[in-house]
Amino acid sequence: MLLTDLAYPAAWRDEATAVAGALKRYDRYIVCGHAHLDGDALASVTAAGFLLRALGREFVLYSPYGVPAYLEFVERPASVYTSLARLPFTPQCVLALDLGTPSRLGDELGALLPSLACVNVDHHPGPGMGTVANMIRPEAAATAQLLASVIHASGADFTPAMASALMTGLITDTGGFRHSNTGLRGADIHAIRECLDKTWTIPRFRLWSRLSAKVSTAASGAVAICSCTLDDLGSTTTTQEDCEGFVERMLSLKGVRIAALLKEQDPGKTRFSLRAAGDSDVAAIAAVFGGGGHVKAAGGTIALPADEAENELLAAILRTDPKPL
Ligand SMILES: [Mn+2]
Repeated sequence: MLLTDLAYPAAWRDEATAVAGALKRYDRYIVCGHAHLDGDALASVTAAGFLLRALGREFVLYSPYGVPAYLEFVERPASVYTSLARLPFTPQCVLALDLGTPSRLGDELGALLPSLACVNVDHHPGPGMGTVANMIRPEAAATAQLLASVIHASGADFTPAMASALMTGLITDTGGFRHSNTGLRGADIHAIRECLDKTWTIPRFRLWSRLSAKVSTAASGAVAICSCTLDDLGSTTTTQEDCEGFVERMLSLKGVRIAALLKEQDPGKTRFSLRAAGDSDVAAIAAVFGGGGHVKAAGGTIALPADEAENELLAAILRTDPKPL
């Protein structure tokens, strides 16, 4: 897909126009993605901020956990608030991007949401939670792609800063365009790839080495599973951010249909990420533990130490009867 000018599906036009209209209707916005920002969520929040600024609106960018270090390079129109305690204004409307359920907003904004108008743009399947406008398009590769159509529909100039942010979202949500060919006017693809790829540290290498040695397989090689414990991080002086991408690496193993990476948060709480190849559906597995996501990429939390959580998760995966590719 080529994203230039108006080259987006005609079916999106009415919704993109409605969203653009809603962004002119209020004066003060909170712009947010899902609580733990990924490349697409940050890209969408960033581009939306640039758009609101172009439209002369006041806004804050909000994320309770801030911007992950590996995404720091993305140029932003304003700093990101990690708390709503001291906003510079009384907000009127939430612009919720790359998420479709209030539970993914985090507690603080989740509590505030019912008192505010909401505009929702997302590519996860679901009914949408916008009260003023919804643009929910699961066929989009990334929410960033939907934001591009909103910017066009608004009539605002499509600036290089917007284009670079949106391109970052497209790259991260498409696994570096392994699934589609995409271009976006004004974005420096080479510079963005350098920022995303040329980031390895020796501690991160050591962690991946350690995790690689711990990967085990099940179901005749159809399942790969691994736990990253607090000790793994401590021994290599790394953080959970250094695990980013490891579960995709596990999925690149020959024959593997489902890859699972568990990340111990504290001794009684373990987060997990699932990736699927072929026709496997990991959203259904995540749902067993109250998690969610896409058919091919999902996650959640299990209130157990890593080793016990791994057993529970593996049992749930094996119940889906995966066969090697
Ligand atoms: Mn996304």
